[in-house]
Amino acid sequence: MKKHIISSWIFSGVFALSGILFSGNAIAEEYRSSPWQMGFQTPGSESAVRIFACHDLLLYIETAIVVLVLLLMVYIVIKFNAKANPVPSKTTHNTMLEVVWTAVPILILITIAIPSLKLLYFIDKTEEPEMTLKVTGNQWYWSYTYPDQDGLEFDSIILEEDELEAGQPRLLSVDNPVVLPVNTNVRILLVSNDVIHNFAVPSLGLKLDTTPGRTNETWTNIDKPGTYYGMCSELCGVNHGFMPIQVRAVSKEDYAVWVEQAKQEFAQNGEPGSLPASGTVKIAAVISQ
Ligand SMILES: [Cu+2]
Repeated sequence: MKKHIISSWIFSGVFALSGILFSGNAIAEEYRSSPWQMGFQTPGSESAVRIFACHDLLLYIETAIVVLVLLLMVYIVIKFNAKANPVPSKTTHNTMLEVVWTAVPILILITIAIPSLKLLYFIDKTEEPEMTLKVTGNQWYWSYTYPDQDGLEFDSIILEEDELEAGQPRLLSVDNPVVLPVNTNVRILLVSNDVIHNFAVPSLGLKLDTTPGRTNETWTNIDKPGTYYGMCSELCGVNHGFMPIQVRAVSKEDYAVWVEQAKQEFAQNGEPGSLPASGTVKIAAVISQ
């Protein structure tokens, strides 16, 4: 957000403006892509801020390399074509030049490698988790478990078009959003019940596979209350496009209240990991579409 490329500024500025002019109502607390958006989504966590900054750094470096190579080629085409330079030079070696064109790419790679590795280690895991969320990928919905809250567990299933309320985005809204507190280090454990899925929430900088037979770990710390949308990002079968992720981030106080309500609400789910009857019916309906 702080360090966007200039083209992103211009494009997102224009499209944000048109969005405000034409939509009429602000979607300040909704973190998802908007029509014709060119840049990234508004980052909602430190990880996302750093990932987007790394992207911007790489884009500057890539642009400089492309421009340099293009200018060199234009120079060669003009200066050394058969007409302008009828007697070609017989030079085959230039030690100084060879040292430079070996050393400069190495320096560029080091410049990229250092911040990249720092970023990789930063987003890998949190040293001080304050709570844990277990995410289970299923064909084709997500289950969320709160091991710190007596194993509170529920399924999160896409809302069909006739179930959407005003303002709820199509293909991104679910019946039970996963609720997380803001300004909290949340350790996220990812598992799968069947095939490989991918838990991806762009505005939080989250994108990690859920793999059968192993547990993947990542983490987040959400900056602001709001709704953060994502979707499964690994082709996982016929309804791969219909298992969105909806994260509702709330204050720590609201989270504590929600946990107590959720324990009551989802108590009738029965054995942990079992699918509630309503879920089975809904999935059958989605598949039959
Ligand atoms: Cu999936």
